[in-house]
Amino acid sequence: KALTVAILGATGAVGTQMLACLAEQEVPVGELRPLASARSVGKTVVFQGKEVAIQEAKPEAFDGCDLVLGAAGDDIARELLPEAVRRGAVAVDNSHAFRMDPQVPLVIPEINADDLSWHQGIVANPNCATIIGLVPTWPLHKLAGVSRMIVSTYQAASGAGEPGMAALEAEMKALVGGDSMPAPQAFAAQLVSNLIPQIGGEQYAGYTSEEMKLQDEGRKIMHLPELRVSCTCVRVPVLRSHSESVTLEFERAVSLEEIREALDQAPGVKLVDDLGAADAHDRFPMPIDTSDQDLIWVGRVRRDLSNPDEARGVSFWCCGDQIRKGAATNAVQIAKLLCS
Ligand code: 2RA
Repeated sequence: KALTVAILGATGAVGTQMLACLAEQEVPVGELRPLASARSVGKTVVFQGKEVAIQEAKPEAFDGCDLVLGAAGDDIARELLPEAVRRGAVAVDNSHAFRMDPQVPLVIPEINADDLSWHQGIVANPNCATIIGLVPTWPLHKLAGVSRMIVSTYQAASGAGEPGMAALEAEMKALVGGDSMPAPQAFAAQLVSNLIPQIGGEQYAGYTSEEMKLQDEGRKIMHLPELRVSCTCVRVPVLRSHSESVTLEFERAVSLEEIREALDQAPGVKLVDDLGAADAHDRFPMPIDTSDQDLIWVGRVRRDLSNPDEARGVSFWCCGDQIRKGAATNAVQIAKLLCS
């Protein structure tokens, strides 16, 4: 059945990527409704080679919609997505608005697709750093039972949307000549030759809201209410791939061979782990290789030397595209499961 599909926030980085993912994943779209603020009305987006007019995002825009992909901020999602559901649509939302709502499944298809069975109209897409860290963690949890995680993230400018990417590109141009630096960039965007160890505001005990997401969302997605995570989230001068250094503690002892085998077989994972390889691209994951593709690349797999019981610990490095698997691809994978 051809679907009427709305994208709420169709002009942003994630909304634009969702258009491409709908086509790539062959979602049967009969009518596309790109929705954005009134100031975007009159503009168009290109979908399957055709220009489609942008409509204003308001409740009546959802009449007759089968599926809504939410790529807007928390407030707009909270205001409009329940309206879309009331009008008969199912919504997959990339904002944080509904992620921790007990009535709303929070889903990474490789981990907890079964949770889709209890949705009541809205399904939440997890935070990008959560998706990128948990896709490789889940197969290791199944192997040996994860009890705690220590994670440092190196998050791309794309996490701050188009403005974040534009600011980084402008600063890089200014550094290497070319366009003059536009008006002084907001502090958080002054990234070139700097790192910002803050994403989001302080939320709990010195942790930022971005850092608490990995524990809060990880507990919900993996059904591990006791999971403990210490996370440090850092904004780095990289365009669109997030990288993460992950250390896990297991309940059961497990060999490195079993760990590598589990990662190599895991859905959504590409194992790139050979420090002796001649070419750096074969040695370990790097953002330059993981951008604009959908797998989470994993490497630097090794024992956690800080764990007194080495057989129950592992450290690894992973990279993934923040706009794709970190947001749009995961959301469209969920939508495809809902509509199949
Ligand atoms: C970030 N995860 O990277 C947040 C929102 N996309 O800024």
